[in-house]
Amino acid sequence: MKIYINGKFFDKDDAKVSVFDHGVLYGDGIFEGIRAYNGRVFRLDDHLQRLAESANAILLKLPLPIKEIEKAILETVRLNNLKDAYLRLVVTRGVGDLGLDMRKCKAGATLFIIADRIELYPEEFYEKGLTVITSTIRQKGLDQVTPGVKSLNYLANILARAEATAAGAQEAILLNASGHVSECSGDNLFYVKNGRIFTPPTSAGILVGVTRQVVMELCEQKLGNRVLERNFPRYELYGADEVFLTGTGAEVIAAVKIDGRVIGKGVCGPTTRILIKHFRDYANSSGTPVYEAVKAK
Ligand code: PXG
Repeated sequence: MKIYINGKFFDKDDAKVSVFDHGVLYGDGIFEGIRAYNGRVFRLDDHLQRLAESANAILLKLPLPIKEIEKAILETVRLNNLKDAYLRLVVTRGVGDLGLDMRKCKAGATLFIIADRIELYPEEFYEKGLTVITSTIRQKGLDQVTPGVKSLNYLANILARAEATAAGAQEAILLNASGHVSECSGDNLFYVKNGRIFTPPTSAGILVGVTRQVVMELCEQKLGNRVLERNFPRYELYGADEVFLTGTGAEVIAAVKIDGRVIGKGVCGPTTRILIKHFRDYANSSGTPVYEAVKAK
């Protein structure tokens, strides 16, 4: 495995960042989780735009122009000879001293890119659906660093996921300070009721998922069913016909049990099923080519 760090490639065992990097010392940085299907990077422009917005929000100057970062991503996939991949792009504040002052990180941001194979939920979970719980951990408030910034501070999400694991579930829902559903530890959430599809709005405090956006487009274009963004309490999920989650890792997947309540018929429902199909078709037939790009030059 070859890992990109600041313009150079390293073997896995040699791919290291400094203990003085503020990404390590303070979680001061941002990241993206991106997938490649069939030799093409899925919705790369969306991920790069979110990266640029996250960087701007935390006053972080990206070490390269976006176009150069895009080239580095494609080069990393190529060097690792991958067609289907999970890409982790991380930008930290860089090496500084032990203080909080970002001005001391004089060398500038650290950018690294890992291209790995993807660990997926087993296919049976796409048939049977996931078990989900509501976490005791609250979503960060909008008056804090917004959940819309994909920052290196994932402790709340990690602890919420640990609660799910301890309860024998696969995912955990985070409620926001007002008690509305925001999202899951690593996925956005939708529900279907009487033919309508709902998802929390950005003002509920969510990471605006790339997969969420794609699913909203597919609902409108393929199902003729525009998703309604509105706030709702978790009790609406218990009475839903279907609940499904979206994320780069999970793609589209049903949640069939929430806090011990069976959702709908307790299996992946018809709307979720058709969305999984449309999503897979689209993911396998779109994206930024990794290999053709070289030939074209
Ligand atoms: N909400 C949160 C909190 C996330 O971390 C999503 C929603 C979905 O966003 P995208 O853009 O992927 O549709 C995410 C991203 C993992 C893993 O290993 C998953 C995410 C992030 C990091 C790791 O499952 N999901």
